[in-house]
Amino acid sequence: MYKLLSHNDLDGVGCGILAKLAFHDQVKVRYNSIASLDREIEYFLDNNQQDTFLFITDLSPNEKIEKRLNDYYNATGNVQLLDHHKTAHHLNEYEWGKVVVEDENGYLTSATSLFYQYLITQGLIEKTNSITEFVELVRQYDTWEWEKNENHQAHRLNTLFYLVSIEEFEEKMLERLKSSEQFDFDEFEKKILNMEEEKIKRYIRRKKRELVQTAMGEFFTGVVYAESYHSELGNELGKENVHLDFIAILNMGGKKISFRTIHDHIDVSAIAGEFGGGGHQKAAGCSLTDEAYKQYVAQTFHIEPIPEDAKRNSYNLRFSSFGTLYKNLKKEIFLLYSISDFDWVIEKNKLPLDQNFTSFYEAEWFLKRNYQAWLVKDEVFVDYLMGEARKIRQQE
Ligand SMILES: [Mn+2]
Repeated sequence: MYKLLSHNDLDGVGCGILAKLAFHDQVKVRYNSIASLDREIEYFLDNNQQDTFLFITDLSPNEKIEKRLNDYYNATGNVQLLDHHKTAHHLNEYEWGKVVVEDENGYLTSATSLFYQYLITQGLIEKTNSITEFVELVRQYDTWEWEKNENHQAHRLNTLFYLVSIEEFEEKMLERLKSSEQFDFDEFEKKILNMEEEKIKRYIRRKKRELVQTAMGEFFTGVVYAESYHSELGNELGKENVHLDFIAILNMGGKKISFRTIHDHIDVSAIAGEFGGGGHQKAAGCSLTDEAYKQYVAQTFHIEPIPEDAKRNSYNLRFSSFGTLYKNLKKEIFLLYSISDFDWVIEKNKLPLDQNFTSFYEAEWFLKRNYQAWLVKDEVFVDYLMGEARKIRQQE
């Protein structure tokens, strides 16, 4: 017999689907949240007959359980853990642990792609086109590579995963992977996926207006409350606010925080680690501990959301030769303009700041981090320029 304990997200369930394709009714699969894994492993170790082979995928245990698993492995040889989370790297010390973040060809891995590779190497599964395609979609979604590759099929697979129950998803995929040459969605799925995608867009648009900005130690972060679509939301908010180091998404009901960054120089798994969580460099999470609550909820609750940059302007544009006008909640106004290509200046309430900047983006980044200013609409910009023109005429 086999037992698989895996994560309850698309990548984790991808492993469950592979296990069922390989072992049929000889495997029992259980999907877990990060928080419930240790309990499940303990239950397994306390109750099984030692002849069951245990797989753990896409998740990793705490130190105490790690020791118990090692004892079980020494007694039976029946454990294999496969993970791709950076924070689990130390488990490679064990014969039963295999944690790989990037494969030998430089591609980011997912638990599903690692497990597929494992099953093929062990001769436990037959490689087919449709399974290979499915595994690649899961990998691209989980590593966010789909976005760079514009592989919307991968994103849609995850959207479908959250539209139906895990059992239904498993059943649909198993049937499809056993019977089809190629992996695709059926007509009905395509229709509901279109509707769902519209709904996600509207949700994200609303959440953009709720984002608050704050300094956390050396970092500038955006804080937002949301129960769903964390990956899409973190990515969109990050791209719209490149001056923020990372986005913290609070799920109050679930008492959890997700951290997302679009920047290569930030490691959010380390930030989640401060509160006992973990994950990847660009996507991580932790429980909402008392300390996390203090920092992310209590200290940010009074902060007003920053209005979004005006999007439909014809005059107040970035790099405009008249300058670009910004405003903040304290009603301070900022004009950003250049003296030469490599010399950019910010005027605050018509007085230049001491700092000079070598590019537009450097100046805007400084302005948005330190003054929480947003790009104003054309009307405000035109009023401002008219005021300036009037002043000049009065002086003449
Ligand atoms: Mn994963």
